Amino acid sequence: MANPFELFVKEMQDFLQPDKVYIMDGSEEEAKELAQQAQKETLDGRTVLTKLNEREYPNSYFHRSNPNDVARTEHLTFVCAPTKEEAGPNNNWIPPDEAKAKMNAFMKGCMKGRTMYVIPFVMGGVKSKYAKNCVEVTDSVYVALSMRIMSKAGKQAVERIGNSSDFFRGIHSVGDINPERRFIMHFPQENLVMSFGSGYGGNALLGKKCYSLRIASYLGRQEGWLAEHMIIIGVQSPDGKITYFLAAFPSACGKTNLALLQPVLPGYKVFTLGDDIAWLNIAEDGQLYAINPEAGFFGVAPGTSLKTNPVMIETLKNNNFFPTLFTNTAIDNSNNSPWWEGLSDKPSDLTDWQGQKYDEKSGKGAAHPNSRFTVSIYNCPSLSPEYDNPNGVPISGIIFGGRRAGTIPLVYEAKNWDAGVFAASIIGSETTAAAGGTQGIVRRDPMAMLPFCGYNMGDYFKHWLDMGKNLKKQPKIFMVNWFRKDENGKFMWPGFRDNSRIIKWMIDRIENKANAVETAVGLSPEKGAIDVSGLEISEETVDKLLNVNKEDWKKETVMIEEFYAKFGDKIPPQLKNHLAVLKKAVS
Ligand code: GTP
Ligand code: SPV
Ligand code: MN
Repeated sequence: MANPFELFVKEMQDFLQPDKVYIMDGSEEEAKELAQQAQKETLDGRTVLTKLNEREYPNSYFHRSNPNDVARTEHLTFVCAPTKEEAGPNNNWIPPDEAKAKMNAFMKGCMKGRTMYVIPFVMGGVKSKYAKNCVEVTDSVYVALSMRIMSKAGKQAVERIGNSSDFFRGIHSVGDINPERRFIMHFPQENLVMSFGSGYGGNALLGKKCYSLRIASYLGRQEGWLAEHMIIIGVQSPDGKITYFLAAFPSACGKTNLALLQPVLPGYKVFTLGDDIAWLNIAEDGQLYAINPEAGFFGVAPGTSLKTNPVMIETLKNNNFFPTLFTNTAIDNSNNSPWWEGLSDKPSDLTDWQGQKYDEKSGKGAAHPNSRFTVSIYNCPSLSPEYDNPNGVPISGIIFGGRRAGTIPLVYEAKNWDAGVFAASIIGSETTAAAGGTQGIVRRDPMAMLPFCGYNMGDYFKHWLDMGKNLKKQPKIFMVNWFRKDENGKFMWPGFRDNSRIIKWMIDRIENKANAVETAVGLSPEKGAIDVSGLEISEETVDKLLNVNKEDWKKETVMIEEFYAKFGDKIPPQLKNHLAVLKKAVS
C-alpha cells in the first residue's frame, strides 16, 4: 500500500501530467546535478542559472526573471477561507470551490513536456515538536534549488512524514509567466496552496510566506501559537549574558540587516537565529519561545555592503553544499560577479538585471531594487549555536517597526503587553519594491503582517492579546523607526550597525538599568540614555529623532481610525480604548 506522501505524488502526476517526476533527496550530489541542469535549461528565453566567479563567490549562480515577475503580487494573492468575513478585509477572497475550479483549469496537464520536482521539506528542526512537514511540487528547477536552501528538504523530510497524512501541500507551476494567468491561492482549511504563473520568491517558494505565514498563522490561531514576520536574534552584552529578541518590520525595512548585525558598541555581539519568519509558542514554563521555520535567507541585495552588513557579505562568500543564488542583480563583467547599488563604487562594465549593457544615463539602477540572494543559514558566521535547538529560544523583547520619514520616533517602549499589541496594530510603513504596486506610500501594516495574515486581522489582534494573557512572563515590546528624515530628506539616524545603540537601551530597560520618560505614545529614553559615543550626531538631532509631535500624531490617529473602521466589531475593545486614550493625549 502506498502511503499518503506517495499517493500525493501519484495524484499530482496524474493531474499535472509531467514528462518526468523527480523526488528530491537533499544530497550534495543532487544540488550539483540540478545546478548543472539549470545551466542548460531555458525558461521563456532566459538561461535558468549561470555560474558566477568561483573565486569571488564560490558555488554561486545567477538567475534572471521575466521583468513582469520580480516581486510579490498582493493583488493576485487570495486566502480562500470558507467565508469572506473569516479572511477579513486584509485579504482578497473568493469562495474555495470557485478558486479551486479556476486553478484546476490553469493547472490540469500544465507540466506536459516538463519535469515535476517533488520537494519534501520540514519547516523547523526535524526534531522539534513545533516543526511542520510539507511537500511542494513545482516545474521550476530554480524553485526546487531555492527550497533546498530555504528549508530542511529531502530524505529527512520523507522520513519525518512517514505514514502520516499530516503535511502541507503546495502545488506550483510557472505556467507561461503571464500576469493575466497568475494567482496564489491559499486554502487554509486544507493546508493547501496552489500557485500558478510566477517564479518569484514569495509567490513560488511556498514554504516562505504562503505556508510559514498565511497557512501557519491560521493554524496557529486554532492551536494557540503565532506565526510572525519576525527575525530572531540573541544579543550578548559585555557581561556575557544573551538576551533574545524578535523584530518585525515590513518587507524591505531592515529585518535581514538587524538579524546579522555586527554591533558598533564594544563588548556586544549578535547571534543570528532567523531573518524573516518566527513561530512563537508558549512552553511549559509559561515563557514565549521562538523557532525559525526556515533554513536560509532570501535577502534584499541593494544596500548590502561591507560597511552596512559585513556579516552578510561573508555569508555570501562562504561555501557549503548548498549553492548560493543571486536573482536580478547586475553583473560586473570585469570578473563575472553579481553587483548591486550600494555594494561598491559602480564598476565600468556592467550588465543590468535585464541582460542589457548598463546605461548610466538611463537614470535607473543596474540591479533591480528587489534583487535578492538565496543563501543557506549555515553559511552565516554569526549563526547562533541555539539555531537547531528543538525548543527554540526564550524571548525577552519584541521590536516592531516601519519605514517612516516622519512622525514615528526612533524608539519607544510600550508600557505593557496590551499597549504593545496596540502600538504594533497601528504601524504604518512606506511601501517598498518587495511587492508590486506604487512605492513610498504610507499604508497601515500591523505587526508587519498585512500581506501575510491568513485570517481576519481583527481576530488576529485578539489572538495577540490572548497570547499575552497566557504568558507567565511577558516580553517587553518596543517600537522603532530607523528611517526618520530631516527637512532636507536625509536619514537622521545612521542605522545599520549603529542600531546596536538602541538595542543596548532595550537590554538596559529589560534589566531595569535605564530610566524612561513618559510621552503621549509610551516610554521614551531619558536624556543621554542612548549611547552615542563615537558618533557625530548632535543632541538636538537625537531629540528630534525621539520627538513625539502632537500635530503629526493627530493626523496619524485619523489614519488609524480609518484602518480600524474596516474591521468593525472585530477590533477588540481594549485596542479601541487605547486609541481613545492616544487621541486624547495628542489632542
Ligand atoms: P524582506 O526580506 O523583504 O522581508 O526585507 P527585510 O525587512 O529583511 O529588509 P532588509 O534588511 O533586507 O533591508 C531592506 C533595505 O533597507 C535594504 O536596502 C537595506 O540596505 C535598508 N536598511 C536596512 N536597515 C537599515 C537602516 O538601519 N537604515 C537605513 N537607512 N536603511 C536600512
Ligand atoms: C518579503 O517580501 O517580505 C520577503 C521576500 O521576505 S518574499 O519571499 O518574496 O516574501
Ligand atoms: Mn519578508
